[in-house]
Amino acid sequence: MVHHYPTLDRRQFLQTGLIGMTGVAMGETIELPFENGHRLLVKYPQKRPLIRLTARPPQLETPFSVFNESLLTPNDAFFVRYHLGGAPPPASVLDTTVFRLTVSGSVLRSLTFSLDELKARFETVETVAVNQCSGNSRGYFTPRVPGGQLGHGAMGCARWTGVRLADLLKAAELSVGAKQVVFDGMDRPLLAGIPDFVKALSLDQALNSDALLAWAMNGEALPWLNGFPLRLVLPGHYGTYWVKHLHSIRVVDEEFKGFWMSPAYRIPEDPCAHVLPGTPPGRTIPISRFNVRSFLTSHLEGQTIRSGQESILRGMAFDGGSGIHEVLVSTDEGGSWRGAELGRDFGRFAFREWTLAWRPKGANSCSVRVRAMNRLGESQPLEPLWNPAGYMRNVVEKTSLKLI
Ligand SMILES: Nc1nc2c(c(=O)[nH]1)N[C@H]1C(S)=C(S)[C@@H](COP(=O)(O)O)O[C@H]1N2
Ligand SMILES: [Mo]
Repeated sequence: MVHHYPTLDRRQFLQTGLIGMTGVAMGETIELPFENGHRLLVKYPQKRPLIRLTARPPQLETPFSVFNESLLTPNDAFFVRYHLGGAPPPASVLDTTVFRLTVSGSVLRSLTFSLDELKARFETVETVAVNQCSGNSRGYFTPRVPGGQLGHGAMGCARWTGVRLADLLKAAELSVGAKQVVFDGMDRPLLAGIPDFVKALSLDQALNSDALLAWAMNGEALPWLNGFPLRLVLPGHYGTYWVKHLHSIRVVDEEFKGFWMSPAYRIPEDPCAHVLPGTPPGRTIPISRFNVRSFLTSHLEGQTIRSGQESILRGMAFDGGSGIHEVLVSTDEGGSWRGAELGRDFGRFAFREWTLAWRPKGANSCSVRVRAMNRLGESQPLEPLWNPAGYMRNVVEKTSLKLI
């Protein structure tokens, strides 16, 4: 059976070399609503102009208005996060005719697959799942914390196509001493001394049938900047585990202690992953699943709406994989809450749409607050929680509107 696999076309390939690494500024800017929130909109190959946080490596966030376009975030608007100066790997390194994925280490059988072999050997599965950076919304932290000052655009929801990681690991057969599974992509540090971006999962996480090795996103090959040709997809878990340009899976007998597992990407060992503002965490654990979040997308901060006329409020909510149970909306500063109607269910890892008809009254201004609850009964705090890395913001967000 021949599997056709679309690679970057010639024009896109040239772009990755010429403008790919830095993108082309469109002359447009955007103001994120916190100090130093001034950003350029920059065009990269296969992307529409996105909000650029850093140029080297590219870190791009999705303009918030995109989340009101569709529940599935379009590939050309999906956010981009890299850590290493040498990222992303140039398209020449990602040639699918030479690409191989290896499974090695504490296994009875080491395996090597081309992309076509991977597709032919294992069952193809699809999941709609949110990918969100641990530091999404970090720019809103007070007191401010170091790290990328992101608005709410380091998240997105897509339909991912691939094979189950568990199926590969079963084919390789784990040795009795196997403890963790370690993932490496083809991006490399530029400077000696900077640790390569390598992530580890526990056996429970890796053997969970939700975890995929995906080659497609929303029905198309992964964009270059989102991990072409293959990435890990770990639904319900923060993006840090979703290793892009994945080429090596290694099973190890010890807890993997690489820099990007420890000290990076750790949270206070506390049910809400927080400490008192300004204080260091005591014990820490690796970050894992998303907490509950919800957003208003139909109306942007500062937008004008008509008093006395019905408006449809709309937005989305998501959590770490139990699914959204309820979305409540307050238009009176949190005094009372009304249940919104939930939209089509794309699965427990997806954005869940909500809508609510509302007839605003009075003049001047008003605000909309959204609060979701998941099927485990977990919700969102009314006051922001703080941690020194600026991870996992999930306070009930408030959008202020002008009434006329
Ligand atoms: N190879 C590689 N994969 C990576 C990273 C990276 O720096 N290199 N960053 C991770 C982080 S922290 C996030 S949030 C997600 C972002 O996925 P995206 O760029 O496709 O949106 O990629 C993850 N996978
Ligand atoms: Mo991230």
